[in-house]
Amino acid sequence: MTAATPDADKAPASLQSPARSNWAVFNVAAVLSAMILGLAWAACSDDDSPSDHNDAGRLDAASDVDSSQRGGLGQPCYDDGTCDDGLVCGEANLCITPTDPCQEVDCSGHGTCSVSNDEAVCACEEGYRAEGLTCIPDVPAIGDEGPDGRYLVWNEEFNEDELDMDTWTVGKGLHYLGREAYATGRPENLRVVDGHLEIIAIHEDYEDKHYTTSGITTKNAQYWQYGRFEARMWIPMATGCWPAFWLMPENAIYGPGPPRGNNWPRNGEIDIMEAISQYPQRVWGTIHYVENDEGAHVGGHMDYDPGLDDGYHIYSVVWTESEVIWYFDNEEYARADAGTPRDGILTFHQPFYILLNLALGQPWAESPVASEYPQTMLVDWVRVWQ
Ligand SMILES: [Ca+2]
Repeated sequence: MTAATPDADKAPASLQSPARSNWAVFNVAAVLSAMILGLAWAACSDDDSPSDHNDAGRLDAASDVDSSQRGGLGQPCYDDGTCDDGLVCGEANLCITPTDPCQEVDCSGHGTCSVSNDEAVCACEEGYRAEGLTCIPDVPAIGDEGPDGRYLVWNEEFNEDELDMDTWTVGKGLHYLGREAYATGRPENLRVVDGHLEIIAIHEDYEDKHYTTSGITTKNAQYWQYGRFEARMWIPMATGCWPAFWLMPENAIYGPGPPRGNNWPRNGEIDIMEAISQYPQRVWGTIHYVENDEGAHVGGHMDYDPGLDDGYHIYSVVWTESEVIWYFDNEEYARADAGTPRDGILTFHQPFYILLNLALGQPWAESPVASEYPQTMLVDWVRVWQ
């Protein structure tokens, strides 16, 4: 990153070098003449005071430049640091043509440069903040207070070069990534690039499937009971896509039970965001549980007219002892009871971990169409506030 402050380095080369070499030649001449004058003065003067020697022998050549040779293009600046009209004093104390302050300022590719009071200023895009003439990810620190009065307890910004494997487990071959795709942790399917996670679904034969994809979870590493859970994601909606951001119980404290003698959905599931390609404008939020010995669910959805794949959006829930509330870009669109026992248990009163994945095809999405792949799901960050 190059600062836009006008300086000699930015003066056109055709002006810069000759000006410097002429000045150097002039310097030598000035120094020599000053020394000769000084010697002559010392030889002729009766006054031998040290101060007079200092004045006469001074090698500060700049002070000896005639003002008629200052202030012009390529000439030394005036003593007060100014130059003739239309010129500015550069860092080498030479007068140069002022440059556009925004020249060479790209705001890290995440903002636009404008000039304010003759200085470059970066206006950064959403999710970034200006630091000098760069735009850096707008990352909260643990303990920071969030917009709804909760405090940040955990975040993943995907700003490192690689996925943090102490936190994330890669969901290899897991059934929940759709029946038509095999999930791998290969960099073709899962990587961290430029501050975000990429989950890439590819049309290729792999194991017993015709597509590959990926998904990650914080199981065994990070889990929470209650809070605001949010992720900034750009999801694909090509035929067959079924992206999801969801929570599952870390310990399944209620153990197996009806309707199928296993932990699910007896111990609950909180779907913060699900979308399927048949409804490219629709985001769903759902909780799953058991009621009357049957699997049951409740939640809601909303439609976003341009379509969910038009860019980044923030998907969140606020989960408390009494309810789960869903948000799309911080707009509430559904809420569900989480504080009333169902079949005698409080399903959502236990810690849950995070899952992020791009499932494909059946059983909920339509089958993928090969010509539409690869497809990429981007996750800029995931944050938990309590
Ligand atoms: Ca990020």
